[in-house]
This record gives sequence, C-alpha cells and structure tokens, in this order.
Amino acid sequence: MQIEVISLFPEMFAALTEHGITSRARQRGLYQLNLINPREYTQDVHHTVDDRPYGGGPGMVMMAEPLAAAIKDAKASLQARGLTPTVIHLSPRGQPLTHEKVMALKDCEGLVLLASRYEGVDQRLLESLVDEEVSIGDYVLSGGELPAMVLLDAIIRQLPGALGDADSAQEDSFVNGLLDYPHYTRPEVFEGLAVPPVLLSGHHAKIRQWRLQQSLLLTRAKRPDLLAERQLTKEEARLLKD
Ligand code: 6GU
Repeated sequence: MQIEVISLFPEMFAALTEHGITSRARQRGLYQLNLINPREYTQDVHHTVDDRPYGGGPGMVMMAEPLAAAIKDAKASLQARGLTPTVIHLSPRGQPLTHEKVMALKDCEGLVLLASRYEGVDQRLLESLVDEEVSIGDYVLSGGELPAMVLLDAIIRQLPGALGDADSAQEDSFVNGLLDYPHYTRPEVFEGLAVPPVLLSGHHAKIRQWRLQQSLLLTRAKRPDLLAERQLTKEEARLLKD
C-alpha cells in the first residue's frame, strides 16, 4: 500500500513511522508513506495556506488551491505507479470509523489522506477532489493529523505480515463483534487477586470457552449495542445463560 499524507505538520507522523508495529511494518515494506506539506504548493512569499471566510465569522479556512495542487500531485504519483488513489479527508463531519471501514480500506492500493487545520477547508476542494470523509468520533480535535494516524494505525496492523503473531489481530475486540476477553500474566497472585484457575489448567477447549464467555459477558455489560447488532450462535447463547 502506498500512502500519501497531506499535512501542515508532517513531523507529527513520526509517531507512526518511528514506533512499534507501524514502524516495523514500514521497514518490512508493507506500506510506503510519503508526507506532503501544502505550504510547498503556495505561490506567494508568505506561503499562505489559509484565508478569512467569505460571509465573515471567526477562524480561518484552508484555501482550495494549495490543497488541490498537493492532492493532484499525490494522485499523480500513485497513478504513475499503476495504483488507484482513494482520497480521504479526516473530518468530524465524516462517516464514523468502524472495524468494517478499516477492513474495506486495507485493500486500497493508494490512499491520499488530507489532514486539515483551522475551521475547515474550502467546500469546493471537498466537492472536486475528495472521495470520502472519515471521522474518528463525536468530539472535535484541533486537526486531522491525529485522526489520520488513528486511521493509518488501524489499517496498517491489518496488512498481512504486520503482526508478529498472526492470531493476535484475529482475537482483538470487534473482529467477531465482541469485546476482547481479560488477559493475565505472572505472578499468579497480584494484590490478593488470583489468575482464574481455568487458565492454569492446560485444558485448551475449556480455556477457549471461558474466554468466549468472558467476551460475551463483558460485551453485554459494557457495550450492549454491539450484542444487539449480532446473532448469537447456540454455544454463545448457552455461555451467556451459564
Ligand atoms: Cl477526523 N477531525 C477533527 N478535526 N476532529 C475530529 C475528527 C476528525 N474526528 C473526530 N473529531
């Protein structure tokens, strides 16, 4: 996957490229990340990327022209390599990010992510060059960089070969529509709390059942909305009654 990110603060993306799973995946060549600063696409001496809103009011608006030039360049470099680009603007107005959305986007050949700042982006840029808008939740952040990194982290860990243990993404919360079960490691007793005995039993079928039951109970207690969206198997229905 080739990813082009358009941002006034490209240094922020070191969080992704310098640490952990997302850094290792890049070293392994699972994705390539190219950062584009729209300031480099300005014509004036001050490298202006924002201007006052028509109609008045507070705040500034990101100008269409530098962003358009940056997006066109990003798309062209993907197309030159035979990759189909998908242009996404990170915005609280966008479709909420879900596991399903992540799984759909992980198959994109080329992603162009627009991380904007200020009060927003000239509407005509969105209408002419952006394919979709994605939000990471119902709250407002100061810019699209953190949402872009959230989206990229979620996608990158789904790329084949990104995770050390191939199973560790399979078992994560939301993969089967349930929250993850509780995890334990040494010591066997901590602050007077013992590890559940079944996990020490070596009985793998029982351990699997216990974990599924814990996932079900946790989901019912904390996120009943997730259970409502999902049909229970016979085994799951029984584990919830036990
Ligand atoms: Cl994608 N952008 C900004 N600025 N704020 C957000 C968001 C995105 N998603 C939730 N809040």
